[in-house]
Amino acid sequence: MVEKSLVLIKPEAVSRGLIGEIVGRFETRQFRIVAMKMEILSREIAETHYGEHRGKPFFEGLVSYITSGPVVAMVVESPGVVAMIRTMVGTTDAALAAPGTIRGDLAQSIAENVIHASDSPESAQREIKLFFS
Ligand code: 3AN
Repeated sequence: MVEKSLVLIKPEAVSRGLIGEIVGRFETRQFRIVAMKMEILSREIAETHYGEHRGKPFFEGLVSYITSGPVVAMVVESPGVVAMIRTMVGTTDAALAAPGTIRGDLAQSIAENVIHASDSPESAQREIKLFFS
């Protein structure tokens, strides 16, 4: 089976006009974008998506932030795509992300770090079901 990743362009990136910049990087890398939609996430979807962080001090802020405006959700497909996208995205704390990565070029903080990408093929399967049921 060809590997898939679930990518979210987060609300501040959408409002900053960065959709084209981010999608363009995946197209230039020759990944196939096989599904894409823009929507405001329900609290329920957001809490499920970030379920592993429930109970952490930043959880409420994270859910409020990710539901604060439209996100772009997409499914990106290519052999080995999960690891390649994680490398392109950069470290969670954008302040520490390497230049050349999406976060290292476009973001400054851990709370507003412009993009989510699945951290394993198994997470991708679960997340794709959640967003594209
Ligand atoms: P990543 O998105 O790099 O996989 P995760 O899964 O550890 O990172 O965290 C999910 C999201 O939670 C991050 N993208 C970030 O928006 C938020 N987050 C993680 N750690 C913190 C933190 N210490 N303070 C605020 N937000 C955080």
